[in-house]
Amino acid sequence: MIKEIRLPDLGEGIDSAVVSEIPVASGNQISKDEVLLVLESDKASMEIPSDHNGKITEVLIKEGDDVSTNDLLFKIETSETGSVSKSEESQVIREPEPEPEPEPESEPEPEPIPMLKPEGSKLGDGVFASPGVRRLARELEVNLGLIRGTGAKGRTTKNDLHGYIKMRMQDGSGSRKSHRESIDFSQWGNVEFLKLTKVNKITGQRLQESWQDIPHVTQHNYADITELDGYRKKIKEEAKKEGKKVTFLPFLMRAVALVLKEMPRFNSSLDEKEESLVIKNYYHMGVAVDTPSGLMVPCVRDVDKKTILELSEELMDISQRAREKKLKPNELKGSSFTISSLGGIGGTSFSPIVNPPEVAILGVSKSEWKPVYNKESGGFEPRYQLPFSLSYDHRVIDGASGASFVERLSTVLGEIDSFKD
Ligand code: CAO
Repeated sequence: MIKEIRLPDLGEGIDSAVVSEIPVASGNQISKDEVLLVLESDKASMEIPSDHNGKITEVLIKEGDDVSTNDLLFKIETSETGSVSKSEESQVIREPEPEPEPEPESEPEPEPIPMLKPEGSKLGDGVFASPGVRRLARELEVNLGLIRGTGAKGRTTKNDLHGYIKMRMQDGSGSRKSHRESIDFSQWGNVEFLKLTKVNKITGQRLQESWQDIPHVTQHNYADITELDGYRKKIKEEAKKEGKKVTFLPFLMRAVALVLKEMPRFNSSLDEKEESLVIKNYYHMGVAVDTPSGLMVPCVRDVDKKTILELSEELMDISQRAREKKLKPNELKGSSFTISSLGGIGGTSFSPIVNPPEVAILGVSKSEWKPVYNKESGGFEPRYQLPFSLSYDHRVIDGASGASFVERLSTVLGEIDSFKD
């Protein structure tokens, strides 16, 4: 049966609130207590958990919407019987917590617990925290997505937040905020303000942290893909008849997976204490997708086990859903290596930033036809060259290995046998 979830009286004199996060989408299977919605009023932020197990059939609100008491929020298909009474609806809403009072002296000493999320976690993936903790995190400019929650069902508690801040202060990375002075640019001419999206902010913070924490080295190379280009064109024409698109990216993913198997250090993560490497025997690839809300990195799993056509279909699907904000949180987790391709746009090379907790990332630029000297014939011939750049964590990978990786990748991309399914 279909149940309607409406907004009950929020109490505390709050008439309406703004939708700040919708962590679920239509079609998602949800369980009792899973957060459906985060609202923000001028007084507090509130999480709205589900009171039912079921499947979301309709999301009737969007981020930024102003919602008032009794507004219809979601429709849920559930096998649970009974109708949603007014009182049941009211239980859907948790009472807003009072404003946090961030006075460290009055707070109990936080417990010494591991603060960081485990390997594979990414920012923004379904943080479960009370409104008070969310508010405090916002005030302190801490991204809750980075913290491992130790409360019930992984909830991030105030102690977790304090412990995380303490840890960042101890390791010297406490204040990430750039202390820019406020400048009135309009004194020199006309200006406009463009609000950063949530994705922009999360990505920005994550990139800054990666850039500051990881000693990056970038190694550039190119691959002669003349034969691969011919082979891809054939597959592309066949796939086109079925309405499918085959770009270079699936070939790159396949080639990278092959080289990662040969050089497992590139498919690893440093453990929390930075004492050992976690080598992953799976090949899940993050793919940077440019979306209207900003950069997103969905993950394609088991790249080594999929055909070029399967990879193409999956890429089309996830990049489209990333652009429509329809990815599930799980689809943004678990990658062991990332590829960022700007080959469809242009540029000759760039330095991609490692996507932690991974240790390496491949940046791909636009291929070009170039005259290449053929020693045997003694003449120049046109060859199609694909430029690429590998950035890596120099704590884990040394320069010689980096050079070997890009050389091997270049060779694999030049041999079309690796791509025949
Ligand atoms: N050389 C030459 N042509 C290339 C190429 C390359 N390296 N890479 C892609 N192309 C071609 C494709 O083959 C396609 O042409 P055809 O239709 O003739 O096949 C065209 O360029 C457009 O490709 P595309 O960009 O739509 O598809 P893709 O599979 O290469 O990439 C995706 C998909 C989702 C990765 C891409 O659309 C995207 O969002 N890229 C931006 C990623 C990004 O922003 N990275 C920066 C991160 S750091 O800020």
